Amino acid sequence: MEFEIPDMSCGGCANAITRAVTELDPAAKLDVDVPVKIVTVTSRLPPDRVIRAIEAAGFHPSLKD
Ligand SMILES: [Cu+2]
Repeated sequence: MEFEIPDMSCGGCANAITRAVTELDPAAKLDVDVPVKIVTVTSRLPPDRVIRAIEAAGFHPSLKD
């Protein structure tokens, strides 16, 4: 699943987002592209849980389809 996160602006943001998701699912894989503000997540978690975890870290993701 792919998320657009407009307020992700640097490597610190990328790390915070990765940490938030892997806390919930240690097996999750994230591919973070900061310049285009896209995060691709491979996880058994449903998208709404991933969104809530990223929101709790202070960002505003939206699911891309
Ligand atoms: Cu940042």
